[in-house]
Amino acid sequence: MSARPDPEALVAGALDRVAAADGTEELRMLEAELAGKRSPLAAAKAALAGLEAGERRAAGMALNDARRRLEEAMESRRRELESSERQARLATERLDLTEAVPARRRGHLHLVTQARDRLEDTFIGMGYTVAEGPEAETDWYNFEALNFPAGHPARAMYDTFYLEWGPPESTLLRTHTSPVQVRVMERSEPPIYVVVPGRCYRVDTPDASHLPVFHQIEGLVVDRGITFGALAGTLDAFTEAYFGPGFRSRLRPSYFPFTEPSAEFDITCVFCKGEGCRTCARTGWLELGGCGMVHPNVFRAVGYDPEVWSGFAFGFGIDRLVMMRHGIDDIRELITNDVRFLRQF
Ligand code: 2NM
Repeated sequence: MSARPDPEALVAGALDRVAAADGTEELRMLEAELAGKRSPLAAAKAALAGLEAGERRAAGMALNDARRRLEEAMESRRRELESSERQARLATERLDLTEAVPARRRGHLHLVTQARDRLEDTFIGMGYTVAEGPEAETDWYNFEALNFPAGHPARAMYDTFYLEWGPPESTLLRTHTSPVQVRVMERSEPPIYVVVPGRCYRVDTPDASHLPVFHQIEGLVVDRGITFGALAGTLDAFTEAYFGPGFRSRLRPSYFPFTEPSAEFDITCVFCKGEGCRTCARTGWLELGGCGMVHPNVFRAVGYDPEVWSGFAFGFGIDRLVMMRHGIDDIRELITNDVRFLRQF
């Protein structure tokens, strides 16, 4: 006996289940169950054999129609599920690259750091190397080896921050970068062509032209037959390389314990290009730093024979240089960290 299969009844429930499938894996199992070899559809097809010829033809066509609708429904649901599963996979695999900062509005190096980098580059271009050293120093490196004996009045030129470390006044925050030059000479033989940039400390109440923490760059050359003329020429070459064509330097006599003779060095006024203005007191020159021929006592302190070697040294304030270049009239702007100021550079 074989009941006549009702394809509509078979398919109605199947279409609902296909529509409700919520994954391609579930759909694959449904396909086997609803349209595979052991499915009701397969059974209904087998049952056709028991029908009379006329009935079989009509029932067969109905069955084929039902199978086609079911297969179309499964195919279309599969496409939907594949698409949504792909979207979900892309979403979980997505890499958030927004940490890569956009080119606009990013931060930049501080003005003083930019100046320091450019100064280093300028001296490297002249054949110098760059050295650094500790900011906490001993009295020996900061003063004694530089020909400032204990009680020497020149020590009063530097109001020193002393650290509570060891005997009183034995350890300090360096007042200049010169102790690094002493360390360089101690550990190497001439010829020496080195610049030393870095932070320095002096007891000072902040005002428009002083900060207790400031930046210096100093240079040191030690070789055979180094003359004062070589010093003057070097500073002139540096001035032109850093400030540009037309900028010149000049020297005026001065005094430092670690150099003899010593000089202040001026450069063409950056504001009036040497014409004379209020800032340069109508001289056409601005003071940039100090320099001189290394004192024989400094060479003796590091074990160099002053009869064999000679050399020059120079130094100036990076903060001061930055103020001159950019027309900044208050050094405290450099540490206030007002972004409206910083963004201009
Ligand atoms: C200056 C001015 C004059 C200087 C001297 C030395 C050393 F180590 F060779 F003795 N270093 N730096 C020097 C000389 C620094 O800065 C205003």
